[in-house]
Amino acid sequence: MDVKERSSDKAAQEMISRMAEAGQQNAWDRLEAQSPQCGFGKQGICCRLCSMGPCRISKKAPLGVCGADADTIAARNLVRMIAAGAAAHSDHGRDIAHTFKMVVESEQCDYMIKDELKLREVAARYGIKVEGRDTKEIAGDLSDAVMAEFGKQEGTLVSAAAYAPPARQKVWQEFGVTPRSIDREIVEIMHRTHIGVGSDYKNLVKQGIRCSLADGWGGSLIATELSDILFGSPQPIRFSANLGVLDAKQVNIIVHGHEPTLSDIIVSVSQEPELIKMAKDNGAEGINIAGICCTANEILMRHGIPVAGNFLQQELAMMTGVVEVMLVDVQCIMPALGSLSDCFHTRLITTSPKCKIAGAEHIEFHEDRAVEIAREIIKIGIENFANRKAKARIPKVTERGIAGFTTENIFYHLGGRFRASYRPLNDNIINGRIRGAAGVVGCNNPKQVHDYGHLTMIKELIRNNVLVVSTGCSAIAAAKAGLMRPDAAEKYCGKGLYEVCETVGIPPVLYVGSCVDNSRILTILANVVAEGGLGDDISELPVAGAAPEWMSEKAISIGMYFVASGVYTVIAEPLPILGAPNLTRYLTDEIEKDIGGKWAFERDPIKAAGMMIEHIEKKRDALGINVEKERKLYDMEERRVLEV
Ligand code: NFS
Repeated sequence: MDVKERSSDKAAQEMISRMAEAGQQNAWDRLEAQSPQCGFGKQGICCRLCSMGPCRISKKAPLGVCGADADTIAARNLVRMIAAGAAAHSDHGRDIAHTFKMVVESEQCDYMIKDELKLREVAARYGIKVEGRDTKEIAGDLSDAVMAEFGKQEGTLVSAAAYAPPARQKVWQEFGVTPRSIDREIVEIMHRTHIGVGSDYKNLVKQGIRCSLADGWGGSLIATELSDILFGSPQPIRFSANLGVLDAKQVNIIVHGHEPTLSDIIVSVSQEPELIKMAKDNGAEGINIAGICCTANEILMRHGIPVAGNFLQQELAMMTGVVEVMLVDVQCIMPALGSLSDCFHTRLITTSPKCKIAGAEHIEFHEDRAVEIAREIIKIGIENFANRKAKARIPKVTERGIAGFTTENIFYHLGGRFRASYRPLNDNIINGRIRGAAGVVGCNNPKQVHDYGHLTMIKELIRNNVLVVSTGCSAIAAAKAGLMRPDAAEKYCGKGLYEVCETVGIPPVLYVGSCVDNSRILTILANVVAEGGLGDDISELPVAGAAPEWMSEKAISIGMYFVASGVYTVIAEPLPILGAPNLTRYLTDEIEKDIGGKWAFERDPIKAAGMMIEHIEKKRDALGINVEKERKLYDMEERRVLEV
């Protein structure tokens, strides 16, 4: 085994070797054991939606028992993945909405409204009167309005209408995919894909689109906006990243999963003097909180809490032998942690009734007793400090950078102190210093060398003067590689982007948060459109999206809502549809006519970046802003004509 073929991250490489030495299995080993993986599954042409099956499509048997062909089967499977992804994001949004409601209704609770300005902004977007009203009143109305988005039976999502550019909403209306309510779009996918309902693959995809929009411009957006209101809107903040943030001398508590309700309170409670004293009395120097996956992003963006790693580092973190508690809530938590924790003193604690894991203990988290439960969990960590079995082995690898960029504060950074607007960003795109922007997001996948796809693609983009915004595990990859340090601009950027980054003092890769915060990318795009000069719709902007190491169903929902918002989106591992030729052609080509964006699949990150850059230049041409390029082509004859 060559560790370099597994990860490009030095800390990860060290821990992968350690796992091999100790005879411990990890995701890479299990992938090997699973290989070769099922070709029918990969191509999306296995149907097990009823008990006449399972059916698999081949030349010999081109139809399932019910008569469904490859396109129908693959489309059904795909949109069900979108439903699952949208459900995960949106249920996270719903939980935050419930916490918000609790804050509004109770006289005293462990959460509070931390960003009143944002509360007023969001409420105003929802059409709620804000002038002359007090915070609780406004919050009460907003809570009702947001709650209604999940289950309303009539009308359409207020959030989509309140945030998306008008031209984009028109595209959705004309194509018939305006999202109605969050839960309804998810449920309708389950209905439509039941045996004997729809078989037209395009009509199935259409519902997939509508559901993904209910995620991006609905559930995820609500999660982001309410989290900012409750936990505070992020501001640029320094961080350190990678397994080296774990500290052998301290009580290490890793928070892993997604929802900030738990992790945010853990962060604040861990600073209580009594608990710190208790840690010291137990022989530790202090309490060290670190994050993994999107929970890490939530507390890093708001509090600068160090991030221990991204998705593929969860097992590796436990392997250091210094994790007293690994505290998880929901999503992206490998069941493998259960048995791995048996080999160490680490207490793996699940907290959500939605997520119990074999081998873990369960301490249910209740928002109305948040501080009390957080204290209990931290005490478990402190008491566990003395029980370390294995010799501590923490890779001495960390990197620093700046996180905390949002739709709102980019205004200030790009505008400088005196011009708080998107104008300078748009101007720099128009004058060509910045060619365009790319969202590089998504997971890790052991099918690709860990982090390699993210880093190679991002470096290629910024070298070509494409500004990158990043979320999720991709952002963590970039953070660990030093791409979120302002001085990365000098090292990696093309001249134009470097000039802009240096003038404004930002890194070339902007950390905009967790995966639900991909909604920040949508609202950034909406702001760029609203600022003017780059067309009326997101589909006209010189931008592209990518998920170079995606693996989760959430990533498919995200990809689809970017495509359906007009963004060309390139992913590495193809969608599981290649066995369905018409569906593949539709999603990678014809869909653009219907909705303005399309999918592309490319495993080589340099080639994928090239495809994105080509798309960006095509959009620049269409906008007529590639003036410099045109000038180069002018011969003397034409120049004379111009001068006259
Ligand atoms: Ni996103 Fe966050 Fe990471 Fe992928 Fe999982 S943590 S919600 S799904 S693996 S980026």
